[in-house]
Amino acid sequence: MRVLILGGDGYLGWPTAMDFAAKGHDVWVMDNYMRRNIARETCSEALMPNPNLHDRAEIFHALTGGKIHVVVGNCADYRLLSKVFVECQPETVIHYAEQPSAPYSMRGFDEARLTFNNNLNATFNLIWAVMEHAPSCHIVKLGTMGEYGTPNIDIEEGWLEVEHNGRKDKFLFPRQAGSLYHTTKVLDTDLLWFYVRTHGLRVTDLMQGPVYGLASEQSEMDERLLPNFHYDDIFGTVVNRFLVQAVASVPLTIYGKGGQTRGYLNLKDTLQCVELAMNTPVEPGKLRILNQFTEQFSVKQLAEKVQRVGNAMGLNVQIKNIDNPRKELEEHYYNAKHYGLLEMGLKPHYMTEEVIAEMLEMVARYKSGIDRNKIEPRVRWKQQS
Ligand code: USQ
Repeated sequence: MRVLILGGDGYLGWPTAMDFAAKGHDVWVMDNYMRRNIARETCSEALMPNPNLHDRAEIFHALTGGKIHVVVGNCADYRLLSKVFVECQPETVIHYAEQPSAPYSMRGFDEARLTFNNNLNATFNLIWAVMEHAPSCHIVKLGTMGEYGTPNIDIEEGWLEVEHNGRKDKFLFPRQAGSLYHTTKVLDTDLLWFYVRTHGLRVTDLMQGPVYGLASEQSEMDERLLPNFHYDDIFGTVVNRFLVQAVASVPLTIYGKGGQTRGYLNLKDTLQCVELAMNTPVEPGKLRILNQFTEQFSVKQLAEKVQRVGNAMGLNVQIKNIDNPRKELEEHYYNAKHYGLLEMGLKPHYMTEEVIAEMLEMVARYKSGIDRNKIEPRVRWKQQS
């Protein structure tokens, strides 16, 4: 398969590129280093150093013989994206090229504007590049479970059948996101759905929960191939943050009461899910939505798991409930369906005690690089009083 990965420098984009190249696909990556730049500007750099894309591709090539074509540039620039499409002629595009941080998107006007412009322009340009240069290309778009919010009913897989005044119809499941970042993903889905209906695009929207983990098969060969592992308040997702906090003896930062429940998945399962989606493209004129996670936990349950395993390893892991910087429900109903990817063959890597212990051991190797100033939340969801 000839595959173009937009956002190929990211936490998920880079491991995906290596995984696909190792499996013999013809892999192209494009990235404008937005996350690296924001990380530098906000003092939120990753725990391990990550060489740039050209260097990573060279290291990967030297170790495996696999080739990854690198384009450093912005896919919100339509001319450049068109050029890449003409050269690459992708059969599948994996779209990760979004500003992925909810806290960053809530920092102020400039950050909200950048998130909005980048995410919507990238998706809009991708749609047009496909229509103009590769109309049979399958778009695999990374959405987020956060699009649904935390409704007081079961979350279905993308769609909801509604009966109203004796008649029935099927609609996109209602979306009510809790950050501007998550809202851009709601808008992405609407854009894609519009072009699927009117222009016959083929799209898979992967509604992904928070991802955790450090290693993929390829990065085990050389630490310079590790994904960018963040533990800061801007780019760090909650499990990765708790792992680093446990190693650094910083009390685990539960925001508020800790009843916030989400669907989580191991980075290795993201790779499987994206590959499953790529290998079973949908027909033209179809939007397939899959909820991409393997297990549900509350933040409190996660903290207790990390504490239990960490203490058994001789760490001194404390837990602290801190004032919640976000506006979100801290106790709520949550039951999200996720059968599609399992039916397609996903073999989950669950968050067992062994998996947590392995991740803690890996983080512990980088303990001296942990900057404790990056841990406390710096962004508050401002509310009008
Ligand atoms: N949380 C804590 N303590 C922390 C950090 C987070 O209690 O130190 C809580 C948050 O308040 C939230 C939950 O943990 O209730 C998850 O937060 P997160 O930062 O791990 O995840 P989130 O901001 O929702 O975003 C992350 C990724 C985003 C992806 C999303 C999937 O950054 O790109 O789309 O996970 S989901 O959450 O399902 O929407």
